[in-house]
Amino acid sequence: MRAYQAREIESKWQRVWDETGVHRTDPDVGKTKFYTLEQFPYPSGEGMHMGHVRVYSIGDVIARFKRMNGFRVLHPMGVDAFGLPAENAAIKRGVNPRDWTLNNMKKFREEQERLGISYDWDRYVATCLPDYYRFTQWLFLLFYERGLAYRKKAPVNWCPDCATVLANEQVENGKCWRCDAEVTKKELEQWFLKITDYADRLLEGLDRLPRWPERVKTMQRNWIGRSEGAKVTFTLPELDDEQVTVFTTRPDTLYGVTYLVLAPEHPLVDRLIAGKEKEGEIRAFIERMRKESEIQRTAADAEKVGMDTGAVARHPLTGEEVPVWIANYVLMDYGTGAVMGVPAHDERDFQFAKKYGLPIRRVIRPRDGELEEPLAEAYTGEGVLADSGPFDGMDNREAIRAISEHLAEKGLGGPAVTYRLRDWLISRQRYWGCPIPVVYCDSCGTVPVPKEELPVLLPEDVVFDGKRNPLTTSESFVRTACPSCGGPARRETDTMDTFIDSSWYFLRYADPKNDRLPFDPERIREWLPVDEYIGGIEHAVLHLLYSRFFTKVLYDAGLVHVDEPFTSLLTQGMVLRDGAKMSKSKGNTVSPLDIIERYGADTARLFILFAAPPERDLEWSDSGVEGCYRFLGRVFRSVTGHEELFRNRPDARPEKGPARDLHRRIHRTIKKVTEDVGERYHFNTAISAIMELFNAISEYPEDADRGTLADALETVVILLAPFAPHLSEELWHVMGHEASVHEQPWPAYDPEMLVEEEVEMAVQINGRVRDKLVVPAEADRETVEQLALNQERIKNHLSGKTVRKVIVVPKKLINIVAN
Ligand code: ANZ
Ligand code: ZN
Repeated sequence: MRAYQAREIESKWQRVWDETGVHRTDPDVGKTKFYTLEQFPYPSGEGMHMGHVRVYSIGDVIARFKRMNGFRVLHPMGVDAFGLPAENAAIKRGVNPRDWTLNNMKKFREEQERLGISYDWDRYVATCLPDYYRFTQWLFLLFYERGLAYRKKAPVNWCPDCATVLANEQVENGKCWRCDAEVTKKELEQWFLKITDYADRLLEGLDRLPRWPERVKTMQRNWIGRSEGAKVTFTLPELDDEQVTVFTTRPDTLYGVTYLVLAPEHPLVDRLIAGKEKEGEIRAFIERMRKESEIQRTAADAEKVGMDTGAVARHPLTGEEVPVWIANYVLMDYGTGAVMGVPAHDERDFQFAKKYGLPIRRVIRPRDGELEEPLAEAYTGEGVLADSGPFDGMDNREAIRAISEHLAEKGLGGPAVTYRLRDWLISRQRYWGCPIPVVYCDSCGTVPVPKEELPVLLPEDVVFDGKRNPLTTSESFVRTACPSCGGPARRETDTMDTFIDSSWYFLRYADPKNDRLPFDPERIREWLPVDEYIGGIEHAVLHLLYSRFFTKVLYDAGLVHVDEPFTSLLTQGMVLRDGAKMSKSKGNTVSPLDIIERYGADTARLFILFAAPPERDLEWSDSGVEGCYRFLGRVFRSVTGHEELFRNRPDARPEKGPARDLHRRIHRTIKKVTEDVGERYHFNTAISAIMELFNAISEYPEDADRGTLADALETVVILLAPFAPHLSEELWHVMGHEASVHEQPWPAYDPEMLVEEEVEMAVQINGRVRDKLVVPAEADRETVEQLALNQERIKNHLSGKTVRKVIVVPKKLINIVAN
């Protein structure tokens, strides 16, 4: 018997696996492929946290299990390595962002390696290296060629002190998160990707993803936010009957319009208020509105404020004139930036009309009655049209269609669909990202860099002072020659949002060393789609939506054969401690490295997989970790204590007695673990079944069949292989095997061994047989005891007596001592 020295065993096998290449992707194309993928990490410099350990452990069980089940598995890893923290480190500490990142990458990978995850490290990708980002640029150009990348002026959050654009998340209470300066909106030329062109297909595709969590699909649907309705064109008599179009989901309420509201930023506002009495006041109001964020403006409980412009608009069907207002709650970048106010049937309009004394006109009547007088709130239900000219008496759902079509016929609007989804603003005024491969030439305009000239490399001669985009400080970068006319030109200094880098990395893994193309479509055909994708729910509408978008564009370009990248999505739960999410800020973290040092990676993995099913949150427990460590130690000592048995291993003779019971239990356990892992990913119940089998081994009599004992121990070891890979490998070799346990076929079970057997037992009271009992052969002591005590006859015999003791002789008799 040997002591369980986890660290020693783990580093030994990690070295051997590395040398023998057992985790390298199987070249045998005759097998069915299985692509399992965990979201790659951002190498922040803080190393791995328990959340990482969890995702990787889940992915590794799946990968190892599939390999043992005869699949050809792709299980790669990489890093999402561009991003702001590297640049902040450069500004704060004067380190080079690349050195900082490469160093973190190295550290992170070393930590991952200590977990013993079965990655094919030959396929490692790092998004910040030129051999990767040159193809990110290549793909940008593909989008550009296809009309899906464009530049336009857009209002952005701008910090005047840092002289940079800020993401919405980086604006805190209207101030810059870094320097506290007041953030302003600035109109800047920015690059966008036309994700809105794919809105309908992104929605439709969700219906073909039965193995995605409903929650994620709902979040994506809401994010895309498809709204069906109509556009309605009003005219502005003061501006020569210039048209102003609104978007409405309720064209059936068109006759109930009593005013229009424009977004303060609406392009017509300027001309509408020019020369009006309250012009100055209105302009001040607009300035205030511009500063408020979209969230502030649209929050349900936010105060609705507006101002009358003094202008009027003409109703398209009645010709009536209604006042034109501007208000905070109407957003410029949704619909048309203009709405028709129908206070009788819209809650928000009702509040607004009440507040400003605007008329309320009801045009939908409930089918079974009248509306109260006066209205206490908007009537938003179904009903019949009233006061609506030729549409009076029509069912309102029918009227939605009828009025839309009527408008279309008259050229005054018509059916329309609007999405909440906006085009993806990808420009970042940052250094540590993928340069946008475009130059600006005075004579030729915007010129894409030819694909042969990629990559556009990040320059080194830059200044990091936190005051501007460092790329603009590099003369060698900015000044360039026009690829088209050869004349002097200026390079684009925006870099791409790092979400672009991660929108295609799962494709690169299929062909990671290709130096001509992002990937060969043939390799994609070999591996895609990803069969199981594992990651956090926090990416539900970012990374997961962007990746789907990329895949669809590449599908249209004929580069990939699937239009959905991830067949099945597993969103793992959080790791909690004392009921709260483990996080640096809460100070409740447990360091994976400490746990690995103390107990070994196998214990860390086993605990994480045992403590909860993957989708659920998992509560960290020191005693749970201890328990897993003790279990692995017992298995280790038990197998090493039987080295002699394995040296001269007898054939199993499980025909009768305890050997038969143990043999049957082996098969039941194989079945349970196979189904729990393979069909349901219920790793926790699989592990507990293995533990039960091991407990049965511990109780196995010394004099029972040794061959069956060896079988049972071997089964425990092979079933543990996906969960505790190092320990299993060590013990597998102790058992005298030459090849890796991870190259063994997954054990099969014999269905005949699953049939429940029954035995007849005699029930005695004080030594006299009183009854007979048929019970399942494997029933445990308590079950048998309860069954016996509940027999009618026995109950009768026992009435008035007190049971003192129950003796169970397994499979033979139960003796109840009572007086
Ligand atoms: C008149 C009306 C009458 C409306 C009624 C609703 C009920 P969803 O479902 O979110 O698409 N709206 C349109 N554009 C807007 C904008 N840029 N900013 C703020 N609100 C806007 O909502 C569409 C409805 O939101 C539209 O239908 C419009 O109000 C408003 F009984 O038009 B409705
Ligand atoms: Zn030129």
